[in-house]
Amino acid sequence: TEEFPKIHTKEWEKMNASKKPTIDWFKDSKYGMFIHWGLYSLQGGIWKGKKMEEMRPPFVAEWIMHAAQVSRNEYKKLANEFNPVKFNADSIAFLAKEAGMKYLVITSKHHDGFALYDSKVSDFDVMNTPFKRDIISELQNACNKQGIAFGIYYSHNIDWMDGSDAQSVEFAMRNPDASDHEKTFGANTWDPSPNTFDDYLQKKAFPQVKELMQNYPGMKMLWYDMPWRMKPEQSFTFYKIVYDLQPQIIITERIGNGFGDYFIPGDNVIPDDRDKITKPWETVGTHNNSWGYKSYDNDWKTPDEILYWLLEIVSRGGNYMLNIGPTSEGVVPDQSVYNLLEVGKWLKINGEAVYGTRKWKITKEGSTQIQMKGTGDRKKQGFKNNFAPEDFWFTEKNGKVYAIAIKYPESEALIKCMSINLVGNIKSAKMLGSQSSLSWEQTDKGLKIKLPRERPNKYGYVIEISL
Ligand code: FHN
Repeated sequence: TEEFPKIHTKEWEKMNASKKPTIDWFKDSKYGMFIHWGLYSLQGGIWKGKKMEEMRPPFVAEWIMHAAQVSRNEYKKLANEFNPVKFNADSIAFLAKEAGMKYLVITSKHHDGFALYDSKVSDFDVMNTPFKRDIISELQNACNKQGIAFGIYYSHNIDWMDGSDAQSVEFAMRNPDASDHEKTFGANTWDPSPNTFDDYLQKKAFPQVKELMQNYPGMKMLWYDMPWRMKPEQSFTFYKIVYDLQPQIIITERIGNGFGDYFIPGDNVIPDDRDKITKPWETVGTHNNSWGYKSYDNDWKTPDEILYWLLEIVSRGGNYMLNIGPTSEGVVPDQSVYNLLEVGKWLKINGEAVYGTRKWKITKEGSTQIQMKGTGDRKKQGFKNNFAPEDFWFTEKNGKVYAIAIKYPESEALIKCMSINLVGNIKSAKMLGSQSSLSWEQTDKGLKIKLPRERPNKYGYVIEISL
C-alpha cells in the first residue's frame, strides 16, 4: 500500500507541468471519437423486458446495472454471454479516419467495473468471456496504423462491482442529511461491496491504472470521469501514476480536485464565453442521447446537426468528441456510421477551416441561436434543423479567417461582420473546394458574395478570407 502514497501537492503538479509535452496537438485535432462499449451493450437499455426509462435515471444504456439495481453476482454473469464476434478494430479505426476524427477514446473500464483489456488485477475482464481478446490492445494497434491518437476512459471513482461505491454508501451513512441524489447517484446502494473505498483504490483502481500505463505504451489521453467526493490526494495519486509512466498522456479535469490538463463541461454542453475557461476544453456528445448502445427509441442527430455542434464548439476554441455505442456483436450502428461519414465528407473539403484553427474575435453571426444544454436531447431542446443562410461560424488560422455556413443562400451571401469598418480591407476571398473564382464585394454592410453554381458539399460551404 505504500506504493500509492497519500501525497497531494498542487506544487508538485506545477513543478512537473513544465516537463509535460505541449497539448497543442490536441487543440489542433478539434474532433475525436468516443466509444462506450461493454457488457451493457448486451442489454441495449432493457433489463428483463423493462426499459431503463421505467427504472432509475440517468436514462443512458451503460447505467443499466444501476437502473435495474442488478446484484453484483447477477451482473457478473453477463460476462459469460459477451462474444462480439463482429468486432473489427481496423474497421472502427478506419471509420474514425474517414470521419475526419483525429483521436479516439474508448472505455477501458466503466462504472460496472468490467475491463475491456487483459487485467491481471481483476478477473472481471474481457479475457474471462467467450471472446477472450484484448479489445484495448487491438484498437490501440488499429489506431496506430491509421495515425489516430489513442486514449482510454477509466471510471476511477465509481465502480459498482468492486466497492468504490462504498465511499458513497459510507458518505450516505455518515451524512444522514445527504440528499437522495447524493446517496444514490453513482453509488451501488442496492448491493454494496464490503470493500472500503480505500480498499478499492489500493486493490483495484490504482493497480489497474498502473497496469494500463505499463502494458499499453504510447497512449495520448486518459479520460477519468465522475470524481464525486474524491479527496485531493486520491485524485493526485491517479495523476502521478500516469505521469510517472506515460507523462505524454493528457488527463481530463474530471480526475477531480482541480488536477488534469483539459476541461470537460457537462455532457452535451457547449460552454459560452461567460465560462472563463483557462485550459483547453472538450465537449463530449452523444448521437442518440445514450452513451452505451441503445436498442430502441434512438432519437438520432442528423449530419447537419452534428456539423452544427462541431462548428459551435470549434468556433469557440474547443474540441468535440462524438460518441458511438457498438452493439453486443461489436458492430457500430448504421446511423452512426452514416452520420460520421457524411460529416467526414464535409471535412474532406472544408477541414482547413477546422483543424489547427483558433477562436476568432467573432465566433458566429446569424439568426439561429440554438444553445443546446444538458443531455442534448433534441426533443426536449426543441431542436430543429432550421439553419438560415445568414448563419455563419468563424475560425482563424495563419492570418486567414474562415466563414462557415451550413445553409446555402438562393444566390448571394452576406457576411455582415466582414464590413470594411469592422475588419478593414479584404484582400481575397475564395470558396474551399471550388475552382471557380468567387465574385465578391466588400461594403459597409458586410461582404457580399455571389456563390458559384457548384456545391462542393451539400451541408454548406466555407469562404476563406484574407484580411
Ligand atoms: O456516468 C457517465 C456516463 O455513463 C458517461 O460515461 C458520461 C460521458 O461523459 N460520463 C458520465 C456522466 O457524465
